[in-house]
Amino acid sequence: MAHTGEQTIKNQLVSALTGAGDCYISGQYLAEIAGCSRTAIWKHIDALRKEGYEIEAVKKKGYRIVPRKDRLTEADILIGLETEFIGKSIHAYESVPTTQTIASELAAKGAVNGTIVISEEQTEGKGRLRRVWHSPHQGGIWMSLIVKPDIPPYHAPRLTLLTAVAAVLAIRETGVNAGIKWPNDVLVNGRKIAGILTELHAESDRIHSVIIGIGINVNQQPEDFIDEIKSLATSLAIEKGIRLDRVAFLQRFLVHFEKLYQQFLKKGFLPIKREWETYSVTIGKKVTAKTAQKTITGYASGINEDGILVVRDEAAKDHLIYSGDITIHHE
Ligand code: BT5
Repeated sequence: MAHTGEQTIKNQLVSALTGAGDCYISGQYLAEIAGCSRTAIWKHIDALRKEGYEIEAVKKKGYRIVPRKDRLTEADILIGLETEFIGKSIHAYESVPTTQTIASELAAKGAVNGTIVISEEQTEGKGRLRRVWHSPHQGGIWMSLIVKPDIPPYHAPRLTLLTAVAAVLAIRETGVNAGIKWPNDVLVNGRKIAGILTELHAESDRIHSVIIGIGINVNQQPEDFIDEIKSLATSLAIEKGIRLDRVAFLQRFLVHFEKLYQQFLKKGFLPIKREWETYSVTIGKKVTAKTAQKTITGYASGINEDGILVVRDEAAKDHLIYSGDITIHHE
């Protein structure tokens, strides 16, 4: 474990180098920022290289950080990341059972608000209700985001809807027309491109942390999907016909998430709800909703201010669907 002072210098150096993008920064300037000698800077740079950062040193120019090719490493994600706190603390792995458990443990140990846990592969990726989330190597973004909002625990499901809006905005920026199926699916032409799993750690009236798990299919090809989900799933690469830069896409997602999250804390849920409704492929459709208690068929008339789906049956009676799965009828 690095000494705290060293950790601060490391963070200062990484943020100065990543902030400079393609430009070189002189050793003298870095020494001034970090408040140490140029020799000490050299040592710190060497330590950063050992951690996996690729840093060029050129005489008379200084240091420059080199982004690597479509790898979801801490350094790659930080370079050019335009957020204040979302994704600024990163735990990146090659392969883990599930990022959700690691994030829960980190949150319990006091991980900072906005910390992300990300892995190239998950061997036991989780969906809701003990379902499996297929998370093959290098194809997608499998990530858990730790947030610690000062809101009552029963408002936490709103964060699922907020995250779906952030995913849709990032996906639409790539030119792919994504929509949201209540509560947590992001679809393109009826096929699932992303899923969200929100887990809450709370006491009766206080949230410790919310672990938002998000899986986004980015570069998988049809043959990468197991038979079970072949006809149900899609990826950005399939929709666009080209591979995407996962790092750049992730950074845009994090920027959208942060903006929506800040808006949510300042202005409440209404603006998010409106945006969610704009992208919803559920509202106004005939649906069958299956919950643990009942199955209801009717018109999805909207979501209420808590993000709960309202389904109106044939007798014009409104049913609130708190959780469960819905099927959309295509007439
Ligand atoms: C979800 O569950 O959609 C939540 C998915 C959350 C995944 C993230 S990845 C990072 C973090 N770590 C984890 O372990 N999980 C989170 P649900 O609504 O229950 O949907 C699950 C269903 O989606 C499965 O039963 C399959 O039908 C389908 N599915 C599984 N993998 C998929 C994939 N890669 N793409 C599209 N559909 C998939």
